[in-house]
Amino acid sequence: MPQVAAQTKIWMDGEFVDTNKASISVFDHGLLYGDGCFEGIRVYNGRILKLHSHIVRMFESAASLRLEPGYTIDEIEEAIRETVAINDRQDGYIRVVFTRGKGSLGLNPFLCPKPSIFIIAEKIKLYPDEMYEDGMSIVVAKRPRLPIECLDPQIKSLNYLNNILAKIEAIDAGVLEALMLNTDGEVAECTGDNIFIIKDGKISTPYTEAGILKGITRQFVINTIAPALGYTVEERSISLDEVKDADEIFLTGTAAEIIGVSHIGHDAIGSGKVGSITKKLIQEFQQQVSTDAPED
Ligand code: PXG
Repeated sequence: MPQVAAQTKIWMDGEFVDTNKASISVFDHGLLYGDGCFEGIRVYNGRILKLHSHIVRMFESAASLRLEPGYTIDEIEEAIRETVAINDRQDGYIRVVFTRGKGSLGLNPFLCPKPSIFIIAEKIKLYPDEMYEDGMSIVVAKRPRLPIECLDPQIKSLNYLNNILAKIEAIDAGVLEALMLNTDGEVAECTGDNIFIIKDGKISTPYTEAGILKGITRQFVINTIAPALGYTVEERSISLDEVKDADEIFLTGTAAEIIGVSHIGHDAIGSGKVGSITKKLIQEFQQQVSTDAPED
């Protein structure tokens, strides 16, 4: 992650402040308990990809937490546009965060009178360029994804420890991403990306019942990118054996975009390189976002 420039302007509770002045109280429940939610959004050529979908999801996360941001969807979208404009961020990554706000040292969220809302328009680079060319290696995490009944993965909450501990498993194994199964042993998703497999020319991805975040990039691939190339995507239960036996695998996420997987552990996937359909999907995605990224 590049150092955030001191002159970067952060939108905080309705005002722009310099990075070094943008701070949150030690009594904020976002920090004390991970009580809050967030979105990561990309800007391509000055257009904010799927801005509305991200903010609708953000408000759904907030509603699940019974967190009332005090702004409308339109107001947050406008604040994001202003943050992108003031920072002249034609291409980059936006982080929007709603925290529960300052409170006491007890869990009760309703004793926090006002949420803290902030927007950062910066850059992100998750993986080196070579990985997009050659494919990335991932491992299967030993730790399962939290079951839906414990924490609904549709809530993009500030508590990412389930994923971070799996990410540490990946890093300990010498790779950058881990595939997580659910507690029934079905394939769910990676720590910060959704997964797709291709077998005999057919594209599939875990259904939401597997306990995944319904990624906006995942939806964009299902609804727009794959159909543009004549493919339909099946959402279904997927086993680990199917993943290992796939001809191609790719991951999707706002930060990761679309990236091919070359190996799972020591096993090569297909040819051990980025597959041909995956390459076409990446090309189609790059073309669509760079020419006219849809903001809906
Ligand atoms: N699953 C999970 C668990 C995620 O956190 C995705 C899928 C992809 O969703 P979108 O809507 O972005 O297509 C995410 C999003 C990181 C990082 O550093 C990843 C996310 C968010 C913030 C940082 O890898 N993931």
